[in-house]
Amino acid sequence: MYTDFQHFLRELESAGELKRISRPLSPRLEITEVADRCMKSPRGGPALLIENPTGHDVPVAINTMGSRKRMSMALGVGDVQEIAQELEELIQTELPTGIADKLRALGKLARFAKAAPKRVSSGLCQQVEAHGNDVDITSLPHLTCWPLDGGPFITLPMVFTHDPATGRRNVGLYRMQIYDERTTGMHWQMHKVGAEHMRRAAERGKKIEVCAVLGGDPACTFSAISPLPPGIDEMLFAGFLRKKPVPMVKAKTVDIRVPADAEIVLEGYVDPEESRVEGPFGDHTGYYSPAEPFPVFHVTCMTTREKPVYPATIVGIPPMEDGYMGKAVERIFLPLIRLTVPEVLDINLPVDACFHNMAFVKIKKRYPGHAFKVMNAIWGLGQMAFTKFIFVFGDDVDVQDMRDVIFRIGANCDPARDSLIIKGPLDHLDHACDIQAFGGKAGFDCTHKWTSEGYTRGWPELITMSEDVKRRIDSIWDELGL
Ligand SMILES: [Mn+2]
Repeated sequence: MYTDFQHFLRELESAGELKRISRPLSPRLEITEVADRCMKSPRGGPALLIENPTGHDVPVAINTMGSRKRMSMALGVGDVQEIAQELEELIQTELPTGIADKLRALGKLARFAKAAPKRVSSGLCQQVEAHGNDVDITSLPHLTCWPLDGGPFITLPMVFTHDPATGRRNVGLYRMQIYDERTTGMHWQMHKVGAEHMRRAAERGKKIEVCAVLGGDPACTFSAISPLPPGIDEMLFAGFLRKKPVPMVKAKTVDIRVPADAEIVLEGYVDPEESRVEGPFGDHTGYYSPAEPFPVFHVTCMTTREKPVYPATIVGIPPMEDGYMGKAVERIFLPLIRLTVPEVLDINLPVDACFHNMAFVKIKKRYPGHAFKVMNAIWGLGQMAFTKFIFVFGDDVDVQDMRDVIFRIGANCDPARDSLIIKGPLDHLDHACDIQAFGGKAGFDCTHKWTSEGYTRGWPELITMSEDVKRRIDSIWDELGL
């Protein structure tokens, strides 16, 4: 548990996980090139504290979650798998029947109740205030990440909005292009909750209030990217992760509470009637997403702590820092997938397929066509709906082992018989489909086929050595001098 982002940075530094760079580096492309080389190094490279970004006096922290170890440290555990285990146990404590029951039970669980955010009256994030024409967000070291980018972007903001109908809070991570001293883009895509909140404000003829927050306990940032079941508050989940409620303070000019000890808070509004060309942006797909109209965020107030640090990341051709964040999501949310699809034993969303492009799924096959049932279930499951290729394997396959995966796809799959090609919603950023956010998805059944599935030739046995011979050779192995 960290009181604030700088506390996390100090812990990274004492663990030898953070490197300070005092030599000036430009936020225009140079920080990206340095950070990208770190992120592409075999173990993810160190977190970087760029102390002197040229033209700015606010340091930039980047790659802070860019390794399995630092991602785990960010969530206050030795390894992210511990959180998955805890969630699995919490879910197993009650045995509700329907899906709705299960989600409600999840909300009721004691640890979640104790995790509710706490209201406080002051916080570090409001030590310095600027209002109206005194606001200048260009004083911050926003990164221009790639050469063809439309401008500098905020890459790690937590965007807070409230549902105009229910008042319910949402926190999402949507990139924000800097247009000028007081205006940014707001890249909430059509499937995202922030965009839904804006639509509901539009129905009422209203603007929507927004806070964009940088910093705070990294558990908050992680919660903002987490595919939580609908209705679960990101700040409640952050409280669950950090085992302590998130202290939240009321923003100065809008009716939104924000993490009290964040580094930087931008307060303002989005007018649903207004849009502006946003992008291009070198995206997590490894390609530039093209310029297109998006809503505009008007910043009416900026509050910061006295000496803030600016948290940033970059995305691009994998592997990147977001790969480690995505892997943590994969581990932590497997128990939630298993709530609705319990036959799923394991899942691997490969970093190189940018997560939503491919899924390797291991199941305990129980009935004819079971693999197809699992594909359809996954395509009906929140953001998993965007998975373009699903490969389903039996329980004798290690889906984390790419050699095993490729061996089984090649050996066990008859593409004509074992494939399922469907249409449906795709990721907004997918450039392969003809129509934006709508196109094809394919599933492949790579399990052993049964007679009851129409396979009558008798599935062959996998080659394995007998156990007694393995033991005998084990016992004489050293003598063989191999
Ligand atoms: Mn949400």
